[in-house]
Amino acid sequence: MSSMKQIYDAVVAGDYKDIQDLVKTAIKEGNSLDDIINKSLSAAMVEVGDKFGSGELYMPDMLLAAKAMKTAMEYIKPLLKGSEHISEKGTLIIGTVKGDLHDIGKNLVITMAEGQGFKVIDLGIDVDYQGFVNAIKEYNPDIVAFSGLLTTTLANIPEHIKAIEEAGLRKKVVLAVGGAPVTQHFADMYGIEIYAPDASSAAKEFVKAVQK
Ligand code: B1M
Repeated sequence: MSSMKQIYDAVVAGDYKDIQDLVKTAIKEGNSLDDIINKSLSAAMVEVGDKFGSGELYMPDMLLAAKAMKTAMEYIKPLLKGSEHISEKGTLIIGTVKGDLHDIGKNLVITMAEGQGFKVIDLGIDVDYQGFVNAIKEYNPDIVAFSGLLTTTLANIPEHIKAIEEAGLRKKVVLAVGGAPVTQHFADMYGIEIYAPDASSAAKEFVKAVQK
């Protein structure tokens, strides 16, 4: 079995103990970091989600899968940073929206944005409305990004934007949004300048936004 398939299977099985060795093997075999992230790790998380949705996997299985992905990323992250020529491009604030505890996708966006030379302020998960406002005041960022994985908590994004507007900060920042249920249509509905379906395209859009 190929090492890429073994990584995929390890995530689905929540087997985090050997996953870094599998990643090392996949790299030695010539697989790119991008492919390992997208075709093995992230793709496996989609299968985990589908199996959770259909009742084949349970909450502890999702947690173990998340741990396996995170363990793999701990090994990959320093390699990604080393692969880019970095010059500081701007400041990004990012957080998972109020009510939402998912952070793997957000952390991947952070890794890619740092790889492109952004200073990133990570507000973490379940960030309340005031959390983004306070951080904008403190760090004066170029871009503010919302990550949202739950259909229910996406409904909080307009409230986040309203809080930023009411604090008089909306015109100072470019807003960005992403996460599995988010679409370009959603971003357009709320006047959010950047929608990105994945971490690599998010980092590219951030670069374009600060070059404008
Ligand atoms: Co949750 N969960 N989960 N979960 N979980 C989903 C999202 C779900 C689709 C699974 C399913 O039912 N099929 C479903 C949501 C359904 C919906 O609302 N449409 C779901 C549910 C229901 C829940 C709970 C409610 C379950 C329960 O309690 N009954 C609960 C909610 C808790 C809460 O948040 N309040 C819950 C809990 C959890 C765990 C804690 C167990 C765990 C999270 C662990 C963690 O993050 N530390 C978890 C996991 C792991 C998942 C799935 C399986 C995987 C998510 C993931 O990490 N994907 C997920 C299924 C799925 O998404 N298919 C699921 C890998 C990651 C790399 O991709 O996060 O999409 P993703 O990020 C991508 C892009 O979306 C994009 O770039 C990333 C990289 O390419 N992106 C951005 C993300 N943020 C961005 C920001 C940007 C740009 C791009 O800014 C510009």
